[in-house]
Amino acid sequence: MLIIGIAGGTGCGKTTVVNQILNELPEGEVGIISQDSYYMDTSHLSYDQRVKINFDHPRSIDFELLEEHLRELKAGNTIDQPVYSFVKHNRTGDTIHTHPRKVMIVEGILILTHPELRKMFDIKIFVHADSDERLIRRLKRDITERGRDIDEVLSRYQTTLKPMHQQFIEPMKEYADIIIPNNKYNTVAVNIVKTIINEKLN
Ligand code: UZR
Ligand code: MG
Repeated sequence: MLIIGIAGGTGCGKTTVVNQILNELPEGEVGIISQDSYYMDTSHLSYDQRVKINFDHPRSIDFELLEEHLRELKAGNTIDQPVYSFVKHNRTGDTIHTHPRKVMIVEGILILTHPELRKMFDIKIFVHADSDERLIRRLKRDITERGRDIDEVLSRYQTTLKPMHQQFIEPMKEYADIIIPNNKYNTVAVNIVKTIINEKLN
C-alpha cells in the first residue's frame, strides 16, 4: 500500500487537488481518508459550546483513531470512517465503510503535525496558496456550503485560523517531499503525482 499525505492551510485547494488526482485513475484502486472525519466526538457539548472549539489546533483531531484506522487499512482490513457535519460541528453518527486500496490518500490541514502519522506516509505533499487566496476561497465556501456569514468567517480567520496556520500548519512545509504551488489550478503538479500513483498501480 502506498500512503500519500496531503496537507496545506484551509482553502489551499487540498480537496480539489485530491479530486483532480482521482480523476481518470482506475476506480477502486485509490481510497481517501479525510482528516475532517476525525474531528473529536463532541456529542457531550451543546452547540454553543461546540462553535467555540478551536478546530485549527491539533488537539481537536482524534489522531489516535486516525492512526489506528490507517494501521487497520495497511493490514488489509476495512474501517468505519466517521462522517462529520460542519454545520453541526459534530460527527453525524453515520460511518462510511472504507476498504483498503493500493493507494490511500490522507488529506487535511493538520495531518503532518502528528509525528506517528508522518512516519506512515510514503509521500508527503504540502499544497501552498497565498493567504489572501485562501481567505477568499474560505469565505465563499463557508457561506455557500457551511452555513456561515461573512462576519463569522472573518472573525474566526483573525482570531483562530491565521494564528493556528502560522503556528502549526505553515511550519509543516519542512516535512514535505513535494510542495504544490496552487494559487491557480496546477495541472503539471497534479500530473506528476498521478504518474507516481500509476507507477505504483502497474
Ligand atoms: P479545510 N471546521 C469548521 O469550520 N467546523 C468544524 O466543526 C470543524 C472544522 C473548519 C476548521 C478548519 N476551522 O479551518 C477547516 N474552523 O474546517 C479545515 N473554524 O477544513 O481544510 O477543508 O479548509
Ligand atoms: Mg477540504
